[in-house]
Amino acid sequence: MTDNRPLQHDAGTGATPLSAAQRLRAALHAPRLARAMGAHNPLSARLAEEAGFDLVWASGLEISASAGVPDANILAMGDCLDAAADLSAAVDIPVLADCDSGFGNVNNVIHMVRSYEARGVAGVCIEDKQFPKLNSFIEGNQDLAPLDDFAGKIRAATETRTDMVVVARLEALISGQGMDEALRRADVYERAGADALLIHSKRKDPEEVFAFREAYRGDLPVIVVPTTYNQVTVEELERGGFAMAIYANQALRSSIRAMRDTLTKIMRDGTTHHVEGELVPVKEIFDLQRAPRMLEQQERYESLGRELAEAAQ
Ligand code: SPV
Ligand code: MG
Repeated sequence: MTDNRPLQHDAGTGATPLSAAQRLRAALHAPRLARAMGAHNPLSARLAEEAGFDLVWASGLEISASAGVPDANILAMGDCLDAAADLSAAVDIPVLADCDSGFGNVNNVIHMVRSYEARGVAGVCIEDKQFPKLNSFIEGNQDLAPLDDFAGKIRAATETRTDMVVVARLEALISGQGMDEALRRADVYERAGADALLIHSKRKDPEEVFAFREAYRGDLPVIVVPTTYNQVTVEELERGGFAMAIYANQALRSSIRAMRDTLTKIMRDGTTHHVEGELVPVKEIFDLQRAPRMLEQQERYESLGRELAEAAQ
């Protein structure tokens, strides 16, 4: 596999490398639509990077699903933090962490922002629902947090961070509160200091997110999550004025199907021979683990060690 990681610094000019947060900010303000892929572990984050995505979304749905629990704040902040930090350590593209509703009140948000920033996560996204939150696609309590509570969380986050992007996620359309409430909240979150807005929708067509984008008169970049309105294209979103699309869970969903198919066939056939052609070779696992790089570094330092020892004789 080619190592197509972006250059970390300009060797010619000695320019200071941009931080992950600065690169995420640049992606949000670039003329073209930025594309994020949901991931739940370093391996899936590397696949997103390899495929050319601009950033990784540390998805609460994927992380909780891979832990075998519902997406309902069953996992603690520390679990989500460990997962997001592991993703950040594994890839060079920035990681935007799904931080649900901020894991509690403003004090939890302050602790969250400090912790995520210290672990190298480029950005956090918090949504204006109550704690514990419930995944937006599950029927149940999708009630919004009071506006003043959430505006306070956004201000707490932006005054706490030193180099991290803070995204305010609007759940007004999910909760049935409607467009006027989404727009009213967008304005308040912008004044609270948010760096970007995420407008979420569970409609099968993208009309309401386009209507939001059209009606929103503020200056913040707007992010969408086209899970249910999946016919929408990058070109349409870009033309509609969106800054970023998050493909939040497609990689996990495809892997569940692939694993299920393979396991069923192995049970059915009594041999793995028939599925072998559908599987990646083991060597691809080694490459994704960066095993060749490990062996190179081992060789380099063992030989340097020998040279140093010989020079001392
Ligand atoms: C996630 O990926 O966890 C998200 C997006 O928050 S959604 O599942 O659509 O709420
Ligand atoms: Mg989530």
